[in-house]
Amino acid sequence: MYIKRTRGWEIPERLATPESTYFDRRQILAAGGVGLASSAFPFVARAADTDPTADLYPAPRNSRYTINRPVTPESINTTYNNFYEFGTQRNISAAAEALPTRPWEVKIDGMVEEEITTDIDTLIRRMPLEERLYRHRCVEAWSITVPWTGFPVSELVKFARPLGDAQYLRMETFMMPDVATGQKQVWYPWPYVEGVTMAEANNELAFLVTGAYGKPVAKSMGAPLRIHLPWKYGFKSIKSIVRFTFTDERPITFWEELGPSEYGFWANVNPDVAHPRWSQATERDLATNERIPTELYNGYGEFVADLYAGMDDQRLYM
Ligand SMILES: Nc1nc2c(c(=O)[nH]1)N[C@H]1C(S)=C(S)[C@@H](COP(=O)(O)O)O[C@H]1N2
Ligand SMILES: [Mo]
Repeated sequence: MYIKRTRGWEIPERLATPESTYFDRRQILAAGGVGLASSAFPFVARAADTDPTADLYPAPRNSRYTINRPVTPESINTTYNNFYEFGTQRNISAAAEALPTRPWEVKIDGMVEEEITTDIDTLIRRMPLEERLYRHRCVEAWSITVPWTGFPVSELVKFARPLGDAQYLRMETFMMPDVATGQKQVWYPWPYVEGVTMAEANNELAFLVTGAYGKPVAKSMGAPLRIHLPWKYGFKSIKSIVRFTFTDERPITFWEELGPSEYGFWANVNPDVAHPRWSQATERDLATNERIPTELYNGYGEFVADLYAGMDDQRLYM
């Protein structure tokens, strides 16, 4: 008997929002996509098709990483976002469309054998893309589940050839205040900066994201390159990265600089350590709208707990 197998994250048609993922004809013309195929089928051409790496998707699924809850519908994950460059509310997806993600250069510097500047498409094509289902827990106590595509951070580290004394990987988001008007708010310490230790960067879970839902990642979710560290609060997972710096100094991160008593460097998920203003014991799953218990390291302890052995003097959970 023939059985149509759907991928785990494929969602019922009624949950999809074509409006948000389809180009209108005018945009196709503006993008120069006036070939035979696009003019014959103007209303089925998707934004992702204009991405120079679109042919790499979907990438093979790595089934080592499983989830214990439903995948969040794409329409939710592309429209409910934290991306302060475009506004402080979670409705920035339309504003984020203004971000020009090509051409896009990525710089690798600091304690490396040689500085590298590469265009994003060359970088993506060098890397072994795979799909992983990951849970994501925001410090604001909501959570999502995403079918990411990307490559292990350890592959970027290999490519970068850091010197032996590098201890941290610092990451930086673009700076374009004319496009991302949130960056005109001078009381924020732009650009957005994040960082991990070299051991964290080389942990198998640390993932550089180039895609989601089987195509290039949406601008609202951090195109063309963001990180995902599923055992940490979401603010560690920096979006739209333009620079990686290897350093022996612990970076001061965006949220740490803004509110060091509320947001720290480590930010590992822990239901038993409350945020100063709210409990972290439970979270709202955006896929089901249900409140569910939060797990230590967001459920990824078997992969990451060893990283923090003997470090109890550090504020590991905020
Ligand atoms: N550059 C940048 N990266 C960022 C943020 C941001 O405001 N700017 N917000 C963070 C927070 S708080 C969360 S929860 C996640 C949200 O990712 P998502 O919109 O893909 O769900 O992105 C993180 N990365
Ligand atoms: Mo967050």
